[in-house]
Amino acid sequence: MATERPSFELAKGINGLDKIVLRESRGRSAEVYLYGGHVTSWKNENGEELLYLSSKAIFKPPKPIRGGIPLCFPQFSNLGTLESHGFARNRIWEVDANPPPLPSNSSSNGFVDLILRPTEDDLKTWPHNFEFRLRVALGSEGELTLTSRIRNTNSDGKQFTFTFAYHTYFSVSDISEVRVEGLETLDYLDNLKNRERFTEQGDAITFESEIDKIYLSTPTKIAILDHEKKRTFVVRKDGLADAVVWNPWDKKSKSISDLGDEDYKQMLCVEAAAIERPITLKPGEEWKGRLELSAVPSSYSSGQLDPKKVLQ
Ligand code: TA6
Repeated sequence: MATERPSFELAKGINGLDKIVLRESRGRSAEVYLYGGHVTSWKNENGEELLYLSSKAIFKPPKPIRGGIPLCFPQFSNLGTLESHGFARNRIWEVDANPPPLPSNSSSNGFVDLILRPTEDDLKTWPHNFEFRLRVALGSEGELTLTSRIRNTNSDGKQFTFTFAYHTYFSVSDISEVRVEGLETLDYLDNLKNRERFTEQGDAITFESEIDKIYLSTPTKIAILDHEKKRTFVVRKDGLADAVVWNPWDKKSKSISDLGDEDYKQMLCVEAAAIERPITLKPGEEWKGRLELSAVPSSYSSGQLDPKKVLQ
């Protein structure tokens, strides 16, 4: 395997926070803040933003950035004793100058490796040493790939357990014109009903009210079809069995201070995640979870991503 060299620019972002910019010759780009290891932008060759980022996002620690791709680790939501969605999304990450090699199956135009290790304070609330390596890559077809490698570096022989999500906020033209394929007929836990378990109906998912569901044992491929934009986002994932679908709708939006009241119409979270079966690592063990996002002209017809027809 040829040695890959990272190619990125280091720049100053909002409030002077450091950010990494990945660019390719046809104008596609991506941006990652070291604050949170947080992807805040992914643009296509026409310079169109593909991720939703709130105009009210507060780029100031410790408030996580609203929009883009927050990383939920080591805890999803309130499923544990830590702050909601864990602490990785509001820590300052570093560029990892010397990451272990990562085999890639697509040629990338630019990529960067980041690393997060626990602070002394983190060890007080979550007493585990870890190395969380994140590679963000912009592929030759404009696809955005995030690969997380989390290693248990405890020297006391203790294993640890975590839940995880790439809490991706997609930019959509109008939520009522969007449908999601690949999750129909699956079981889900409904966060709006004390995480009770239900089974999804057979049609593609459409949106007309608040939704907050954790779909279980999902296929490796999910499609988000934006009828108005004639654009389909394809989410491919590895090592991440679950998929969360979230839209706060009008009432909940008003209670979220860093989200515009009407912004729920232009966003949809579809989050590749490991929640139902938390990941346990013994010292020296490493887990890998990969997310690949692409945006293609809509050509999927309904049912093409029926989970029964998609290879796991
Ligand atoms: O992933 C869905 C969810 O857990 C919702 O329950 C929701 O409130 C949301 O994430 C946003 O969480 P945050 O902590 O970023 O406000």
